[in-house]
Amino acid sequence: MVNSYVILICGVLFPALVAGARDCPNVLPDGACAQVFRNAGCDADHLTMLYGEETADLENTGWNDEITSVVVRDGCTYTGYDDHNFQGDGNDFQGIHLNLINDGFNDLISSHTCYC
Ligand SMILES: [Ca+2]
Repeated sequence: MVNSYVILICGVLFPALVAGARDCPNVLPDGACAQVFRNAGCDADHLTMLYGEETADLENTGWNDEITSVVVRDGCTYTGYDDHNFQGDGNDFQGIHLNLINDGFNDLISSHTCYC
């Protein structure tokens, strides 16, 4: 009986997790250095960063301490800082990061840059 519940729960939850992972774009729009997303698995709304873009303070953008997943164009590096004006701990990201919890950086980024 217990095993039936485990199988049922896994069947319900696991496809949702996989679907979330599939939602991360493999191709970014022209001119985009990176896209950052409010939720894990590139869910919810996103912010597109252009080549060489810098934002010293995310406070007024509605994105302060909100970024949870990131997609960075090949050959580019997205750097997030946990304080404004590129201060505090900084973390470089390349490729796809489905959940910044895994990087110890979820809902922390207050300023960021993206360079190629
Ligand atoms: Ca912060």
